[in-house]
Amino acid sequence: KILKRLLITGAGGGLGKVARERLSYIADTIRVSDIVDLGEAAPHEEIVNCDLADYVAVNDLVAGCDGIVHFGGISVEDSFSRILKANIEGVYNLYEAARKNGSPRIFMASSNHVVGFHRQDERLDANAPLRPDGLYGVSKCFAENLASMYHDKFGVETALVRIGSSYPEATNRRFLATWLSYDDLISLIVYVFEAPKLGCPVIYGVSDNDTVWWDNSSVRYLGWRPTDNSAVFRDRVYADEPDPGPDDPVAIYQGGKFTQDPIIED
Ligand code: NAI
Ligand code: 15L
Repeated sequence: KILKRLLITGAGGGLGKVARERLSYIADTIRVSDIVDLGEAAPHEEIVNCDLADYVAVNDLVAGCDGIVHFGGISVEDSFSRILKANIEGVYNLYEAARKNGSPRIFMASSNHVVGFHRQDERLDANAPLRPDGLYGVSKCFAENLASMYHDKFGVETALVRIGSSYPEATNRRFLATWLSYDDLISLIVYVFEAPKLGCPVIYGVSDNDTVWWDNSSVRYLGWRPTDNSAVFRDRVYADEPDPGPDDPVAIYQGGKFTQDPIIED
């Protein structure tokens, strides 16, 4: 096995459920965590209910783990106070816990919304300037910067994975460029934990789609090659979704409709 104990945060969410189901073989023990009910523990599992905003509880959550898949937190635009707790204090608590508990390697679920205000006709690599498209995107920029600092200062290794759109299928025109299949997501997680040396790279979490906005050439050393392609959904998407026209922000910006979200007040 690659790991002794893998922690999956956000294990009750869309991607957390997939990881819980499909990563059981990579560690002796899988510790799954969320604030929602996670059901019964399988024999290889430990269930820990924990709010990421609770500093002490997160320290205990991380203790004893040599790998973390961090999916927990707010996953769409929301009010600043909610994003502050779950995504900003949450990742600070996680990295403090990592620093104090043997520096487990971290797969960080960042998001394409850190670069959402780049245009769809731009091709971005790992060095593209950040252009977040909302408070959610800004919280993911914070997570990326925090991880970078904990790497430079304390040697904590993190894969900063800017996930595109990870769902069973590509269901709209934008997803033809942003889709990350579950198979490719899981294989990326495995490559991240298998790598002899990881560092703190930015990785675009996207399948091998025909429409390409993102360039992963800086992480070829990891050996990860996505194999799925959203093109298989293209005809259905074009039939189901009318052409938004060239002036619709959904067709202009990489972040799509997130660029149009208002600031949400409490
Ligand atoms: P999700 O919203 O389905 O799951 C997130 C989980 O985090 C939920 O189960 C929720 O209960 C938990 N959570 C929220 N606040 C928490 C707190 N304070 N303490 C502990 N747990 C808390 O999101 P999904 O789609 O599974 O995404 C997983 C991660 O990947 C998220 O961080 C999201 O931002 C990121 N991501 C996902 C993409 C996708 O296409 N699904 C695209 C880009 C990024
Ligand atoms: C995200 O960051 C969100 O978590 C997810 O709900 C999707 O909307 C995805 O980005 C996307 O851009 O499609």
